[in-house]
Amino acid sequence: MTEDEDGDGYDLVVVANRLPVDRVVDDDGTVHWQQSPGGLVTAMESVMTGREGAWVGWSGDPGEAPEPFDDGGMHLHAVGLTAEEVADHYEGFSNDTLWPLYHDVIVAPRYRRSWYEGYRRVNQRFAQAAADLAAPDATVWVHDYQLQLVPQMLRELRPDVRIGWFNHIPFPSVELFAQLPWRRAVVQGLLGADLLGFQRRADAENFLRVCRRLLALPTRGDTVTVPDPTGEGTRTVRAAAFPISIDERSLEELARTPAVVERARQIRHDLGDPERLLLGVDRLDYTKGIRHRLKAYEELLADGVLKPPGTVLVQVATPSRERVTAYRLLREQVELTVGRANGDHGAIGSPAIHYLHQSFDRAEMAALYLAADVMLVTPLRDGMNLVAKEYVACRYDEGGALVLSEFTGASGELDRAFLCNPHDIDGLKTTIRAALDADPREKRRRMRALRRRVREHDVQRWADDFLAALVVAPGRPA
Ligand code: GDG
Repeated sequence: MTEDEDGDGYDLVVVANRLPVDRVVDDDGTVHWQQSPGGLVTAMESVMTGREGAWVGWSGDPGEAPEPFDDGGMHLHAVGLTAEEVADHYEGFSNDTLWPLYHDVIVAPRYRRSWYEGYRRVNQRFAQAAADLAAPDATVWVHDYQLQLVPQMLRELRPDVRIGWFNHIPFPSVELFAQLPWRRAVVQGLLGADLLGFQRRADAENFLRVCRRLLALPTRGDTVTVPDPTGEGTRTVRAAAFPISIDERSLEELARTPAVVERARQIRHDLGDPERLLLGVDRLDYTKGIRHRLKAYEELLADGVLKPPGTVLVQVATPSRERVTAYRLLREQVELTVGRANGDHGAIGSPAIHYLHQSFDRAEMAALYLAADVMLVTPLRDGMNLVAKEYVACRYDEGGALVLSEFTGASGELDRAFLCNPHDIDGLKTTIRAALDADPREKRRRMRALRRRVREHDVQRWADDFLAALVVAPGRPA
């Protein structure tokens, strides 16, 4: 069911920064929309089955929003952002203030008053769109750090709806969060929700501590008591962990297709059939620990422990946020390191590191995962990290080994990976060697345990758990 058949609005409204579709312009100039890859969209499709569902989001391009349209069983409502709003709300406040602050200040967050003003204005626009679309007593699920003011703004417009919010990235400690000049407004924005979902318990606990310490609100277990603005009565908001996952079954199915299996073989062949292939796949983001990984790898090459062409590293670094200075700087540093490593340790026809600053389709990603003997996932801080789970899902052969940073949300679940502290370069080198040299039976045992976890906790279960908890969230006492 897609349309608002009875004309009184949608039962479930998802509010996210981006719509679940990308705009594609064909050669003849016609425009169509194509579903964006990703587990969130798949999970939402199935939770929307049998409901009247709508999705509010930005189309990804500045300028006027396209007319609302229906796609994939959902009503899609685009919010238009001007170029200035994209610069202030998205590139500025979301990606240059909140992103570094919430990732433990890996780079210095920039606090600009005009950015916050843009963030507030855009949040208000999203809240208004959700308020206009939601049926009486509907459920509204708001996503991520770009929309933290929406829950309270929406509650003011529509006190009848149930509001959930999920944070895809970490939530920082109170000591770091306290830097934010708009800290009270952000917390109050979030407290408009009935349920606040985080990747890890530690993130939910950080949030509860922020409520106690910065707003002097009482907390009990995983709930916080919020006074009504009218001064009459209170509401209860729950903050809990709901670790996100992937669409494990469909990815494994893809990895098993003969075309992907053949492509994995071809990739190894094109690399000169190395004995050992290591892989990194990340958005080119300073949180992902790409520099630390390359440093460790370069030292292993310099130490003579690893040698091309017998051992090669493929690093996919998907272009990301290229208008933000910190990302441009990171790209330069990464490319300098790759160039130096190849200059020092490569030979004609056999570079030490194959670096790809490109995006690939899902089938190519699955083939890369299937081809790699060791997957390197070394973020300095990461809400969850889906790449680690995707690698595991593709290894239906129970082969491969996962090196995983302790600072990812995923490490809480995938504790049979080869865990590492990416800041400790010697330790990282030792862990990479351990993963390369481990006994095949031991690797298989570990991979089997990892696969069990991802299979039993897929993205569908995540969405179902969150929505079930939202229905019973305490909210306002009767
Ligand atoms: C945020 C949080 C949290 C990457 N390159 C290509 C490509 N990808 C896909 C991967 C994966 C996704 O992008 C990246 O997800 P991650 O979880 O690794 O990281 P973020 O983008 O930072 O996501 C994170 C996540 O939200 C979900 O809550 O886990 O902690 O930071 O799915 O496969 N996909 C394709 N081509 C590429 O070149 N097709």
